[in-house]
Amino acid sequence: MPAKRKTFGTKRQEMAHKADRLSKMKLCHFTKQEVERLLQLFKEFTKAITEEVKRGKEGIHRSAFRDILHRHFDMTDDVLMDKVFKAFDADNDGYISDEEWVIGMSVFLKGTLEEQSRFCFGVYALRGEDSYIHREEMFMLLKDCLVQHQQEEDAEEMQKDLVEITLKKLDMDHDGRLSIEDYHKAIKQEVLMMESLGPCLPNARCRDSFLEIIADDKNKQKC
Ligand SMILES: [Ca+2]
Ligand SMILES: [Ca+2]
Repeated sequence: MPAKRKTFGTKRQEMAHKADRLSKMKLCHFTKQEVERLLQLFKEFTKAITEEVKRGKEGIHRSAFRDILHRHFDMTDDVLMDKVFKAFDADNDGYISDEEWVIGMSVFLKGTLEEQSRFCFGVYALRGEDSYIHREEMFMLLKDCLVQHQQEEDAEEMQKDLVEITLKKLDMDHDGRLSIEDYHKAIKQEVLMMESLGPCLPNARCRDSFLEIIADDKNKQKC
């Protein structure tokens, strides 16, 4: 079937061109081969969404992305996973496009300290009405971090204490709220504070095994 083979060949070429273009973007820390593998995965994750594709809305929707985070990155908190989804969905259209997928994964898996702290701050600040994270928002973010089987009164006191301790460590200009500048400064001093408001980056084990999936040699084997 030469016609079919030609279409397949053209699609491979298009993917290779796209991978080449994306791998040269400033925020992209992947090789061209790694981007190609990410684009292949993107195709696998989105192939079931035929209706959206017809409407020109090809992308990974919220629940499919939750499955990916759950399966590959051991994430279980729905609220946090939705926030990570929104951080990937840069144009806020409800779908993660192939470009958003590659750039998001680049920051998520291989980002510099500054890129990852910007990403985490973005995840935490998403519900905020301004560009600050206030005490009340911190309280909500930290609520689920504490063990749930405490007496309710004790738990609330502990949450309040935890907010004050965390705020003290992060609020570098002492104005009682967190700005992105506070956050960057605090992370530079103590990198362990990066995910102090909830886990939103992959742990080392999940990161390494996902990088293994998209590694160049695996790609060659598959071809
Ligand atoms: Ca999008
Ligand atoms: Ca501040």
